[in-house]
Amino acid sequence: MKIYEKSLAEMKQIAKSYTKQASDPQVEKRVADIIANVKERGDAALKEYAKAFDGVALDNLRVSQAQIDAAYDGLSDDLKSALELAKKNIISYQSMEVQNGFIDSSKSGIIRGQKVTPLQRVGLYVPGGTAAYPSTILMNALPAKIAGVDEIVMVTPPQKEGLSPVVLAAAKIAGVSAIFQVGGAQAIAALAFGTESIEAVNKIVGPGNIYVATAKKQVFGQVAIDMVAGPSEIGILADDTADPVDLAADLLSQAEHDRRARAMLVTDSKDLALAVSQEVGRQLETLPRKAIAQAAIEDRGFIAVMPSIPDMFALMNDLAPEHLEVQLENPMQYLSDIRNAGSIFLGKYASEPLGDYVAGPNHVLPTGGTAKFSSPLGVYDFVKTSSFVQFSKEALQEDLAAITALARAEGLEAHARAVESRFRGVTANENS
Ligand code: HSO
Ligand code: ZN
Repeated sequence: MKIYEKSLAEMKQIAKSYTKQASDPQVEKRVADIIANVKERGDAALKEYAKAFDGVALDNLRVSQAQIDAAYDGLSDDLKSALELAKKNIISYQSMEVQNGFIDSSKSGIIRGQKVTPLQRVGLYVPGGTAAYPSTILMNALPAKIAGVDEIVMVTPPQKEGLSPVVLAAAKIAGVSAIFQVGGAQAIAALAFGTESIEAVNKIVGPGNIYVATAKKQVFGQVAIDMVAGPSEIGILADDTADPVDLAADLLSQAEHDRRARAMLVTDSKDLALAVSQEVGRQLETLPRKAIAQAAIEDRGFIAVMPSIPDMFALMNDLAPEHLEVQLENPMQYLSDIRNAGSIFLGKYASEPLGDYVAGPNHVLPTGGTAKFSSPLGVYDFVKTSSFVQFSKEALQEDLAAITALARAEGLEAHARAVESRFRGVTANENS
């Protein structure tokens, strides 16, 4: 693994050397055509795409309850209880994210408040093949459930060998309402605009390939979308009290996701840097996904040796990693020094995969530096708020002069008159 010993300024420059994926005009065009076709021809278009892209002829787009139940019943007890444990911890943690709105009646004659309402229908995209992670189904569906969403509609590409039973079982455990075999941009179009068998949703969440991501961007506005997730990232802050074997293992845990994943270690110890670099090489050899992890480590991984702990934090805050491990002595004391990170793992035993599966916080997190302005997926992503006010006649009368002055200054006479209508026969001046 590359080791740099540079100043903070130089290191920030080096770290920037990876650029966001540019959008591809050809993909944009194909996706736009697919969306237009689904919008116009509904289920017929979906079935044609299933045949053309996935090689599957479908009578029914919807997966039967019997098939879902059979998948659930066939799940091994170990996997079932692992998913149930994850579910329990996700619910206990993410229930604390619930917002309740507020009501204020501290001023006489005035009630002002905010009401929180769940979205009615949410669509969840689940990729096909080996990228279909059951843990991700829980992470996307459970916060929606906790928020009180009425219906969670899952879409996933049809598979020649049949849908993955683990995916179906996870969907049942997560409380998904219906599952449809439709993938790609056509699935996003169906969720956004609705077809004969798929009712349109209010928001679409879940990871997908470039076609899915592009389609989500194109339907945004018609529906809400979650963030478009980039490759996984892990940043580790460590001093010489950390164990290089653990650190190497944690770096590789994210490197194995994707050739474009990012694994970064920032330390003040040259000895630790050398030990981790060596250890990464050693551990790579026996990984089943060695080719992927090695490409990620070689192309985009690095170790930065910094002169001080404050410089370590300054660099890491600039990187704004999706996952941040703090493997320093007394890690909790540094919480307030962390400005930008999607999810923070404190201390030796908070290994990143703990958060991927069972700790409870969401594993759908901001990537590519977007942790500077975005948060983990949460219950708050599945609700919206409305404000409300009620005024007594006296309270309105007190504000009458200000309202009419502002309205007339904006040239909006009807605004002024609407409020004055409540005081017919009395002028604002007499009452101010
Ligand atoms: N670390 C990934 C999530 C994941 N890991 C799913 C395993 N399964 C992105 O946060
Ligand atoms: Zn992971």
